[in-house]
Amino acid sequence: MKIAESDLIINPDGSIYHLNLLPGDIADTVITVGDPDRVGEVSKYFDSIEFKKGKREFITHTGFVGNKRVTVLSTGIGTDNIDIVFNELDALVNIDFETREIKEQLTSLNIIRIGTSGAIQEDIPMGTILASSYGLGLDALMNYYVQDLSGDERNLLDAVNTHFGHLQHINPYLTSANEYLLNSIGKDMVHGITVTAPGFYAPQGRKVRAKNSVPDFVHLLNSFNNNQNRITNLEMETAGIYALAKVLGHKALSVNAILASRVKFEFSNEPNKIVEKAIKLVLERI
Ligand code: R1P
Repeated sequence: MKIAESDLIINPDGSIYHLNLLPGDIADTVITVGDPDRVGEVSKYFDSIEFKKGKREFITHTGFVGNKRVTVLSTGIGTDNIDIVFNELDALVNIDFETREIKEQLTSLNIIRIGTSGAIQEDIPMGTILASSYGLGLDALMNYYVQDLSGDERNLLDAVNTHFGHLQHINPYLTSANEYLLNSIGKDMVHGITVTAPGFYAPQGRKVRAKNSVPDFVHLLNSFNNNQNRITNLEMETAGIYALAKVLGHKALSVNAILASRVKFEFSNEPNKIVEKAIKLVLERI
């Protein structure tokens, strides 16, 4: 089936609409970061850089770590951007841009997020590098895609909905990490459920000047516990990454540099060092 020109927009030079990349530009291992400035912080450890491209907040460097070809790409903030990045990454490997048909042989990418995040458990200090065992999305992205849940995911999501009580109308969605990546790249890291919020302030329980509609939001989240599965941290992309990766047949892991303790009301005075620690750990293990 031919995909319409309005549904998958290809630029005159043959590149995909937002990412500005050609098929062949991306490696099978893709590191995503939120901050465009973090792309260079990752690629400075590459043994060689093949090219640098970019458009809007989507900056891409592809190069080699030893013999392994690796792409690092910035997504900007939020799951609305994840929708763009994941559909376009998938199109670059799984759609023939000449015929606009889905390829017969599909490629499964390994996608690793290196992002920043705030912890919501007392025993997870700033400086921790945390691998998300699940992404729990409180944003609306997955209202628009069909997602098949495993038995484990269904049971955990049911437990979350029971815990959320009257807030069930948020319609949370939940997806597990790729098990292989969690046990290889994420080995020895703290594991936990990462909540992906549709904003930074009230949607993550922060109180500044506007009145929050959900009192004690952080407590609602950190008091959840189902068979040792607890919610450990808050950020803005992981759940979308996990859900869309699974829907499209890719493998994903989210690695979080914990810069803040939301329960101790602290923010690190050396955030760059913590992010650097996460970058080095991931690059050693990919
Ligand atoms: C908010 O400040 C941003 O930081 C976190 C959140 O997920 C959100 O994107 O991650 P990054 O540092 O990877 O952008």
